[in-house]
Amino acid sequence: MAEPIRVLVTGAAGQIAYSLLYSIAKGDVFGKDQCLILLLLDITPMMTVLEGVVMELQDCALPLLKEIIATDKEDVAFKDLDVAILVGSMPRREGMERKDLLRANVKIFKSQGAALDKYSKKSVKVVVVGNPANTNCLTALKSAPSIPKENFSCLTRLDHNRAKAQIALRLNVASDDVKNVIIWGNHSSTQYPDANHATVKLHGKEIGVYEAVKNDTWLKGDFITTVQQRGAAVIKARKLSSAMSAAKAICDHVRDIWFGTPEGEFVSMGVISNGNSYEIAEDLLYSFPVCIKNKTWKIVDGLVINNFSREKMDLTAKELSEEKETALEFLSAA
Ligand code: NAX
Repeated sequence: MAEPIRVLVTGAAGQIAYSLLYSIAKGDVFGKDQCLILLLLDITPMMTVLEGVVMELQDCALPLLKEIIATDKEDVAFKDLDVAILVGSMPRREGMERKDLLRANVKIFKSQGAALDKYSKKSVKVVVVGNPANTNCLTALKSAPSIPKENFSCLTRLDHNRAKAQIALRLNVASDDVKNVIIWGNHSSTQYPDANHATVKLHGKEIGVYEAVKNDTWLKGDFITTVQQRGAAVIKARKLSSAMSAAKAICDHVRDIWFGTPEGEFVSMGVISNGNSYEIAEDLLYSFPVCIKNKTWKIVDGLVINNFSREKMDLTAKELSEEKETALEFLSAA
């Protein structure tokens, strides 16, 4: 059995973590022969709740879980990490301005970025989930200058999975038969779910999704808005935000970083733009199609972008660049 890896989950007393921790601890993400030490960070008022989560994890009697360290201290939580899954963030309260939300989150992710820089392994893989995920990820990346930028990514896999599922439901196929959808841009309602390069296995043959669906109006209309608004629809129905599906998406995202993507397939994740792909400005933390090998992602280049897509990709880039400017102001002032 391999040496245990150290995996941090922040926001560990929250609802996503409640679904996520069991999957990680039982081997769904890093494999059935990889034991682990789970580090759980939350804020001080949540320590009693977190104790309950620890008790439940212990009661699962999981053979791979060697140790659980629950804490409200960053120097303890970030020590020698192999993987950091940053789920906790400041939620938007009623009446809160967007700017105030950004300010509060810059503070959190600046501090956690600095803790990564100071205490974690330089090889640590960092996945940001807490919203606004792209900009929080950029803040953490900027605050951890000794860790390669490529080690940071943010979660748009839930949107990716939602897009896949919508197409599968429409065509009455299994979700696994749908491949290579793309989420471009921000994990917000400006994101652009794109099926132009997606394929589906239909009657044993792999064909383009546009050809299979035979309804461009749906693919350019309701499909996009359904994926963009899915989070809000779940909240409206459940009175709580997505948690089970978010945890599943985090597992998919991190498993792909760890083990790579299958040949010929790509997935969506928010990563740093170097300015050379799809005319997206350098230094934006933008969701692209990527393939992963040896724990390293690479943007899938060379896909043909039509005018419809171009407009939508630029719109979400514009929103991200405004968020980035505001966050950087706070970052330099903080
Ligand atoms: P919860 O409110 O249930 O849990 C969040 C937890 O984070 C709380 O226990 C809170 O005390 C903790 N926390 C707050 N500040 C912290 C800090 N500085 N350090 C450590 N812990 C801290 O929210 P939950 O439903 O679990 O969602 C967590 C985050 O994921 C939210 O920001 C949410 O918006 C975001 N999401 C992002 C998604 C994505 O695709 N990127 C999808 C799902 C989800 O909406």
